[in-house]
Parts: sequence; structure tokens; C-alpha cells
Amino acid sequence: MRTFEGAAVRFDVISLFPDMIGDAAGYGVTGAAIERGIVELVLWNPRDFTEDKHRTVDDRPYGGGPGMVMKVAPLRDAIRAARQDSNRPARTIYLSPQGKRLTQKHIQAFSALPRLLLVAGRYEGIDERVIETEIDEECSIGDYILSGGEIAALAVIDAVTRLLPGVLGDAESALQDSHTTGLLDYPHYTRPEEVDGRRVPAVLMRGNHRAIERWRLQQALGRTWLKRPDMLKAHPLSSEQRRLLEEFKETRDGSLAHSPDEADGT
Ligand code: 9WO
Repeated sequence: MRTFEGAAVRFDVISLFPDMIGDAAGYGVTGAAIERGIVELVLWNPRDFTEDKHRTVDDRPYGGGPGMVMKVAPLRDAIRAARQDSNRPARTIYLSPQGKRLTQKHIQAFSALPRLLLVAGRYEGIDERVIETEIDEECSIGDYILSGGEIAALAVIDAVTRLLPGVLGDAESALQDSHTTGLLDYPHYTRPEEVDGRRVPAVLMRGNHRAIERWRLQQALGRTWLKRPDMLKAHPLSSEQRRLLEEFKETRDGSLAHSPDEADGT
């Protein structure tokens, strides 16, 4: 294990639309982490690594077909320039629908690395030889097609940043998050006490903090059972949690809109 001076994590993003990344990351939690020096964000545009008059970054696919492919040289040179801009070893990740689906577990592992070099493609994709020679890992944020990898790169930056020490306050600490606890979140309410005839659950109004904690855990268990039974199967429950979930099933407590399709044995 080596430590590096400066930011906890450095992100380098290779993109034809670097302002998309810089602008969006400037807001909220990521923006504050950058301002405070916890995160470093460096943007690289392959267009700055072209040599021709028209600064060409795309070309027609061999074999024909619709659309364009990102040219090798500008993309490869941008990736290599980024890598050589710092001594920190970088994990180089290409965001694509062909990649391994990311979960909170992968995000946790990324948050322990000193540097992520994120490659955002455009058009129909990048030349396969760039993947073979420059990319460590191909990652997907979900099974859908975007217009480019930028939004996926931003999702990774956001998810990793909020795990870094000092980024979130105690109140919002990521340790309690859904997907870290293995359960979905409990329902939240704020003023007013009644909205269109719908009242805040009475337990939240009484101020019995033990009862509130128990109710929230029961809601989290019940909602996970209803909406994401696959998550429950992956996380064995304590006997207390099983008891709370059984009670939820019996009373169908909570104001959920619909029931599960079928009993699933959990
Ligand atoms: C376009 C397309 C059109 C018809 C059939 C299949 C197709 N695949 C693609 C495609 O992969 N386009 C990509 C656009 C090329 C690389 C950058 N783009 C991208 C990245 N779209 N979606 C992502 C992405 C990245 C990470 N997680 C989810 C989606």
C-alpha cells in the first residue's frame, strides 16, 4: 500500500464533451469535494490530440454499416497523456453497455484506488484495439444505451466521491445507505403533517426513538421484500429482522401501493 499526497482520489475523464463532466460535477456533493481538494478532476479532450486541419476524431466503420467510430490516434494519445500526467497508477475504465454491471461493491472497491481514468465514448463506440491495449476494465451502469459514456462516467464519479472520508457529514453518512445495509431505504416524511388527507405515520409523531428505529427497519425490510426480493436473498437476516419482516407481511403495514406478485419463500 502506497499513499499519495493531495486528493484522496484523482479522476481523469477522456471525453469529446469535457464541459458536460466539469459542469455537472461542479454541483452539490461532488462540487464541494472538488473545492475542498478531496477529489481532483482532470478532463482530456481527444480533439486536442488531433493533427489535421479539421481536428477529426471519428471515422467510418470498416465493414460498413451506419454511424461512425472514434478514431484510434486522438483517443489513444489522450489516454496516454492523461496517464503520464501523474505518478499515481490509474485504473482505466471504459464506460459501455458491453461492460460488467456495476454495483455498490464495485464502487466501494473503486473508492479505495488512488486514481480512476474514465473513458467516455461517443458515436457507435471506440476502436476495439483501444479497448485491447489501453483499457483495464469495461463497466456498465445499467442495461440501456445512452448517447455517450459521459453520464455513466458522472455516475461513477458521484457514487465514488460520496464514499470518501470527509465528503458526507455525519447526518448523511453513507454507511447507513441503502445498498450498503443491503436493504432499501425506509419512507421519509416532512411537514406538513397532512397532505391531501394523507397523514404522517403516527409512530413518527410520538418521539419514541426506539419505536421509530424499529418501524424504520421494518419498513426497510418490508419494502425490500416487496420491491427487491433478490436483494433479500443475498443478505441473510438476523432473527430479529426475520421477526419484523414476518410482522410486516402479516399486517401489510405501511402504505405501499401494491402487493408482491407472489409469495417467494423469503
Ligand atoms: C449503440 C447501438 C445502436 C444499436 C445497437 C447497439 C448499440 N450499441 C451502441 C453503443 O454501445 N453506443 C455507445 C454509446 C458507444 C459507446 C458510448 N455510448 C454509450 C455508453 N452508450 N451507453 C453507454 C453506457 C455506458 C455505461 N453504462 C451504460 C451505458
